[in-house]
Amino acid sequence: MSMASTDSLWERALRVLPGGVNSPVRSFRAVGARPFFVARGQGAYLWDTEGRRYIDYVLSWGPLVLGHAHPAVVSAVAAQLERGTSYGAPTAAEVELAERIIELMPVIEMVRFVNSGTEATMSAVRLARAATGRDRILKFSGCYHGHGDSFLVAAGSGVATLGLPNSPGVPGALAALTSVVAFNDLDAVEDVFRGRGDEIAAVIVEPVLGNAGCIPPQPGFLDGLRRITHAYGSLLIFDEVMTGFRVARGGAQARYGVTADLTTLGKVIGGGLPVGAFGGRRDLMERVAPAGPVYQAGTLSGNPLAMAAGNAQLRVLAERDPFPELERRAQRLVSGLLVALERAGLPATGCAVGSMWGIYLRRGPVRSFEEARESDTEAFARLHRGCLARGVFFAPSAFEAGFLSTAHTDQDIDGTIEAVGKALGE
Ligand code: KE4
Repeated sequence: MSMASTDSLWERALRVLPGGVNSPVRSFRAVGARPFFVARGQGAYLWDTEGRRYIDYVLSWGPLVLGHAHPAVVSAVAAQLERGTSYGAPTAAEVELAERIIELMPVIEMVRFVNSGTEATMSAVRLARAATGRDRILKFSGCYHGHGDSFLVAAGSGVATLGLPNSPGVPGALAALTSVVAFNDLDAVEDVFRGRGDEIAAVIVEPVLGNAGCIPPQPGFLDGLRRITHAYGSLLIFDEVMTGFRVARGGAQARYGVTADLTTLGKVIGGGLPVGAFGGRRDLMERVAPAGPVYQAGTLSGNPLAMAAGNAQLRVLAERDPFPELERRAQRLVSGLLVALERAGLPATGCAVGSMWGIYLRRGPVRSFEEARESDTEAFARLHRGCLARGVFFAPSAFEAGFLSTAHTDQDIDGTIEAVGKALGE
């Protein structure tokens, strides 16, 4: 375990990795800090290479619903490792994980594994374009569907955090095929469809907007998307890479009772190893090669180690549904944080949806990315640094959701609320 100092590691990282990281959100730029380097994780905690312990609410940006190094995951991956890491031929584990996902999220009739959420959404959109013969897609500002070209338009997560308007390198001709409206604005969706509904292959949406903090759908919003897409012969894609096995065991579709035509998954289904997936209606999925003509492939798709981790994590979730308890804990955390912020005279609002939660430093309500952006990101950055110094690790961005795992105890939550109170006292 490397115990090199943060300074020397950071200096070396900046020389060989763009921005010193392999994913922009990890750079802590948005909170005016420098990242720590992790030595190990266990349960709800991370330790950095200088021995400091953090209560972790990032949890690898969502995958670790059971916390770090859960024994079931560790033993499953270790056992597989002895048998080899990748074969390039089918294994029982990928069939088992597909069956388990379908059992827990029956809106999915057939699934294809890939290596990231980005690959999942890219493939789902290619399939929707093939199935409808249309090229346009509609997304929502603040939603982040990975870094595929068609999605880097008014995206959330790191794109919003770093204040990047979009991304250079995305062909204008392609970006022009992506229509964008504000989350929760059904009238705006209706307007776009009235104008060019017959061009739209699909609407893609995060059913709970997690890449701008944590913004639930307003009543009727998801039903409205289902009604409008049906009416115009477009497909509805729920990007549940974050909400799947996070907002309820059956995902947002179980929680809100709205069925999408295609669903993308990632994060939790890989147990911390690289896994993404797209799936849904059988008649659509049977168009995917080699069953059908829509090409999609991947050297390490469904790889044995990742399948072992994903199966182990989902097996634990299938045994006992932890989400009602996780939601109660997340509610308690958010309420405690709001009380501390109120006491410090900072206007704030927030919510918890299953084991996802978010706080905004502004008066509520926050129903869209535009309203989220009105929050005080400067104050958030100061608060984030103060909490980090007290051993609490929140997502280093005002536009990211927080998470909770089954490993977080009431003491951890009380300790977190106390640390926030002290940081605010400064
Ligand atoms: P990946 O390609 O990063 O595995 O998944 C992309 C993606 C797709 N859809 C949703 C709803 C997502 O939240 C994500 C990835 N989320 C971000 C954080 N909010 C990943 C963190 C990062 O970029 O490092």
